[in-house]
Amino acid sequence: MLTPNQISDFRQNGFVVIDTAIDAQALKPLCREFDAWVEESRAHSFPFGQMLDGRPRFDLESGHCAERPGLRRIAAPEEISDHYLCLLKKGPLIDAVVSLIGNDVRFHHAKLNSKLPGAATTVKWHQDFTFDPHSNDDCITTMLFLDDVTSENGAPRMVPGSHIGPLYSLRQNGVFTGAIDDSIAQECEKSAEECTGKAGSLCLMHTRTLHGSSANQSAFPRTLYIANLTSADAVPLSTNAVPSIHSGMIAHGREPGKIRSIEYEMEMPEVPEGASFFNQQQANTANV
Ligand SMILES: O=C(O)CCC(=O)C(=O)O
Repeated sequence: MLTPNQISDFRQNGFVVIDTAIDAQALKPLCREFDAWVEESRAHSFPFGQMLDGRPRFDLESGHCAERPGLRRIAAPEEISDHYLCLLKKGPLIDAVVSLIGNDVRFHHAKLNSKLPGAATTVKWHQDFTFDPHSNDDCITTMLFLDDVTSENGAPRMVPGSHIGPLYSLRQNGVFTGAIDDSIAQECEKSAEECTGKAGSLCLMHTRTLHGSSANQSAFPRTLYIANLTSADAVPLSTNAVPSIHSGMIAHGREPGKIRSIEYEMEMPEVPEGASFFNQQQANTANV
């Protein structure tokens, strides 16, 4: 459970980092599993595996090769690993989300985002909510640090207070780019705060919070386990781009048997054709 100060930081800024939310012992099997997937990726030249909608589960950045793996995303790891599934059923991650949005919590999707040493992939400025709109915005992105996350290895950067601001378009000139307009991105750069921490730390982000991250410029990996959880009465309004056999599962509490809605307007998101939104972002704008 979060402390009153952590909850008030989250409400004010739209994010908070909880130091060592998970101890080294609990982290070990998660890291071991991830390392095995990196090893497996060495035998592949193109994104591989399959998620529920037939798109590749394992996303490789360009330049990936056996000698220097560029595995950058594993979609829905809970489908192929009980260790990751357990994180969604009980423990510190779920308890933290309950502290923020109440007892009844539903799982939407999860992924591992990796920046191996030398990885060039950046995450351009965006809000998760405009990828995954729901009937209300009690929606949390949890980011568990599998490695120490530093300024040098591509820590997530967030704009404090942006969760209570506008919802920005992810289109430029009518094309879905998965990133906000460059002029707004430049403003984000001025006020962004980095979310760094030791392995085992947990960053909790409101899904309306503007965020992005830079390339890994260090010799150390940066691996984030990212799970999106919502209030159980928030109904998803678009196609899940990281679908899972567990999507929609009640992670805590019970089925509320009702829909709660707030008023807002936004453009429809698009599911990427390739393995992940990195393809949408790279194909288009320059921001970050
Ligand atoms: O990997 C990161 O730095 C953040 C990832 C992110 O924002 C996302 O996958 O939506």
